[in-house]
Amino acid sequence: MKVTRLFSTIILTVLVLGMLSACGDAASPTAAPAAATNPPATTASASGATGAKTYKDLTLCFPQLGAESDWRTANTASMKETASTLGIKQLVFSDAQQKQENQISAMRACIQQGVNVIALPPVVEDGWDAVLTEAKNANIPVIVVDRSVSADKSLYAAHIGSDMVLEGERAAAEFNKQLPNGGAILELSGTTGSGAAVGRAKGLRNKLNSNIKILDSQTGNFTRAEAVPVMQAFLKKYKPGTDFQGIFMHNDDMGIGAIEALKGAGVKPGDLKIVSVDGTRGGFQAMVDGWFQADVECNPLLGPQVFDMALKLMNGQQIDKEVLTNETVYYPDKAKELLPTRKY
Ligand code: GZL
Repeated sequence: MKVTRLFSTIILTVLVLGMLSACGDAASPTAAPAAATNPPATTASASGATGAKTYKDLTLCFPQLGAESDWRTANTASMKETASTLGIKQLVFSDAQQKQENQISAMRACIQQGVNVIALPPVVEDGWDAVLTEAKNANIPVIVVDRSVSADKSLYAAHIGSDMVLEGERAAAEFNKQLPNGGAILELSGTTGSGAAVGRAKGLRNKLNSNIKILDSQTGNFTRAEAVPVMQAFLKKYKPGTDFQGIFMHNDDMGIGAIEALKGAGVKPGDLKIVSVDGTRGGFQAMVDGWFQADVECNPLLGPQVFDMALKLMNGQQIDKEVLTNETVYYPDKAKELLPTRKY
């Protein structure tokens, strides 16, 4: 009898302890998934339809780096037009005039404001770790737009833009075709330290044939105005056609500025093999006029994709860490026909 009672006491004790530990688990921080504390999910909330944020809830900070080129103007327009079309709550826009310190100040103001997402088009690759850390600590995700940053990938949500190294490699392939017997080229590079200039320079050097020499390289800072004196200085040092047979322009705006200097030195369209990057209307016109032999596409119309990524981030959804735009190379034989269709 005792055994029975003892046995039943043990069984009862085990049952009671078992029930207590189960409750204890439910209360422990590792257990208690959200569903345990909220009312059972309805079909709608399971699909995320109720409670999900919409574009009307989105305040996006866009500290644009500047207005240095037709590409940048188109990139700004794409972001502003998309924000308006989607009817977002607020686009916090600023123009940093190509100064990193202005971009960082604008980001800090957005963090202070408590925006939902920051879309950062970094003027240069380095120097972003501190402000990206501040945004992360404020739980504000950052989408790096267009050019890349050297900061650790854990400091930002995603990057969307062009493969700048591939753009440089595509330019090299054009020179290899245009100068099959070799020669020498000049390079007008973009903003020093920018992901675009670094990548394009790297890509050119990756794939240029060994019988083509890069005679000299100077930055024109992606602007028409700054490219003119750079090209004029090159023309004082080197004889076109004799010392160099081609020029790599890191963007159409510098190419158009350089053409002014080339005309002033009596150079004619077609005298030199010129390859540019962007594919703007100005670049297409330069191909129609015979100055450019190829224009490597670099697409600025990133607005729709950036806002799609921003809304997903606001709703806690996963997004791809790296989104590279698909691009091509444009040539003079199609330039006249395509020029009227160009969106930038
Ligand atoms: C490239 C972009 C560059 C363009 C230039 O993605 O950052 O900056 O090639 C622009 O035209 O100024």
